[in-house]
Amino acid sequence: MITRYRIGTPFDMESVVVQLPVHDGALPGWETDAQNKCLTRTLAKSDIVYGLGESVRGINKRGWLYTSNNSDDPHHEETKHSLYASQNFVIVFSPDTKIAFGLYVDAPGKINFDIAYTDPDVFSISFEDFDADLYLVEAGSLKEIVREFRGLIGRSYIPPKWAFGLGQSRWSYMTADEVREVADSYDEAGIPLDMIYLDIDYMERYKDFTVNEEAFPDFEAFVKEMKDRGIHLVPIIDAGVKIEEGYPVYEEGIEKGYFCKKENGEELVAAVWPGTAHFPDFLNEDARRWFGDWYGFLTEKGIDGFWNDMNEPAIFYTADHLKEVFEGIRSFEGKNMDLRTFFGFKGLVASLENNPEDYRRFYHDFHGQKVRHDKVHNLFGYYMTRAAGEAFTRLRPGKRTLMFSRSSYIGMHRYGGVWTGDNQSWWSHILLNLRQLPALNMCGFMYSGADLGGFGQDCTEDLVLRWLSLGIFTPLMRDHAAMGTRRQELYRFKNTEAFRNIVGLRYALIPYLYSEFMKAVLKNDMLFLPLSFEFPDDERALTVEDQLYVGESIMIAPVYEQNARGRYVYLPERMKLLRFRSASDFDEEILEKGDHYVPADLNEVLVFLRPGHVLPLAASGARRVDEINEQDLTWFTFEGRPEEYELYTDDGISAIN
Ligand code: MIG
Repeated sequence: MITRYRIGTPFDMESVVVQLPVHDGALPGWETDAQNKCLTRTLAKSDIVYGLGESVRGINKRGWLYTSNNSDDPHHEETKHSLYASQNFVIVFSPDTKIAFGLYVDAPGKINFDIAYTDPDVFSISFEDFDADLYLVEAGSLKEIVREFRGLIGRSYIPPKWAFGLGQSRWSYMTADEVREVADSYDEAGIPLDMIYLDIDYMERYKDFTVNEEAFPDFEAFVKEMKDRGIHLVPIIDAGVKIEEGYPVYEEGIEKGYFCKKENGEELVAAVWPGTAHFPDFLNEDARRWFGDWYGFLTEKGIDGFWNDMNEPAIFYTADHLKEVFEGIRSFEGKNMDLRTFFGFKGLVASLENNPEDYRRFYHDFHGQKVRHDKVHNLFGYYMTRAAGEAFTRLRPGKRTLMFSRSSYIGMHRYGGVWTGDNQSWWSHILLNLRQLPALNMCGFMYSGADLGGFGQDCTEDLVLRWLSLGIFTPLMRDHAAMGTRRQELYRFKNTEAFRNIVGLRYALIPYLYSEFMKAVLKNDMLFLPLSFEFPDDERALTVEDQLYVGESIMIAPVYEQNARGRYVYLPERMKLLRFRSASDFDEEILEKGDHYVPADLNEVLVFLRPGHVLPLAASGARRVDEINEQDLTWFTFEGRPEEYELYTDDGISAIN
């Protein structure tokens, strides 16, 4: 059961698809304090809080302050409060009483979820603007709460099936030849691959919907050449439109008045990759349609997938703030700077990037109302991706288009997936990746994944292998790394065989993963579940933060520590351990419920099969998703029968209504 409550006069974010009547009165179970703009409730010592999608820390969010304030911050340390997304859905579960409820806070401005941070026994939610729709979700189980909530927000985005293949990315492959070399090297190494990503350098001076003709001559023919060998090229699209005379996207946007404007009616000038740029007003329906249609520039050339970046939106600086900073700097000239003034001076330039003041300098036309950006800040990435998603139904009718975004808000899950942004080649980020997955699923984000191997910093071969032992289970499986970091393409490492085998295992798992993904999307279920969602009565299971159920049949427990030769695993039930060295080389063992130390060498992946369940595996050897033979499956069983498994199949590219 879902009941809608309201505080103040919220906008309609179009994040939900079911219009419920607003219930009079205050949200039950919470104290509403309008003066301090907050909602408060006490937590019992054993209460667990789940949710908040893409955020830092654990599966149990208790003990930290999470701020919904979409931020371009590549330092995903545990002491951060905000990442790129705001997904304001939480579930509070009391193991003592077995009562749980979900709460969705639908408000696009800054919100603090103080989950037993200030006071270890208090959960408080405070707002900058006390206007929100609050949806209280009550049901008999954790899984049922998620199902109900997902019904409220609408069906999750469905990618083409080929998007379950491996994608290779780097900032940036600079030329068509470099892209060819990546494809050739994968083929030579015998490592399957379905996508190569194009980062900002495919464009002409970072201008959206242009192609650098020198580096990528006859782009259309190149897209076809790659597609003929089974590789999809996936270009990036940035939120900022370069200011340049003669550039049609810029000129049309100005002419039609589709860019975000300041109080005085002039377009905001913000700098991002191309230098100074304007932000399309994605919140305005006409502007959204116009920008969406521009994706046609690339779909006409055969492109069938995109990633949307910098849509928090990230701002290097605004022209107005830059001017203030220069003035500020000049005021220090010739002065004897002491401790305080020196840091003030030094901070001036640092304050340029993603400055909160800048988010107050421009406005949107949202449902016909002029709204200051900071009031709706967390919607920007959602509405950019919505522009694309809505356009694809016109540009590629009846077909699925790959789409995922960096910034997001609930509602965007209907138009695209997410990748979790600029992580680092850190062992701790394998764990962060794992912990974000179920929370993303709770919030509707099903097609998701992290930059495998880490975006920033230098990776190591063992880190990438271990990360893949998680990554082969994520719907979005992409290796991506930043400019200047150690090369991270899988064929570059010494133990090619291990990489061939682990990616081969992924491809063999696709019939299962795709089935489980599709069934979860169509039934509003999660693909990744914390152990507690399956075993809420098992005290031990409640605290497990480094294992997940993946679909109905299996549990995974990746190794995430360097030089480990295995790890401790908690089994909440008797299970069959499958230790895979490749799809065709494995050993198996039945393990009793309880704690086990399970050895796992670098080239081994641990999969735990549930009793009464089965796991289908395709024959190895497919180089592309299209080559997987779904007729020829090997069934791993543990007291389960293949006939009882619902294998979902479809053509993988037709849109599903
Ligand atoms: O400020 O396009 O998160 O994946 O490689 C960096 C360059 C801009 C940030 C994205 C990252 C991408 C990078 N972009």
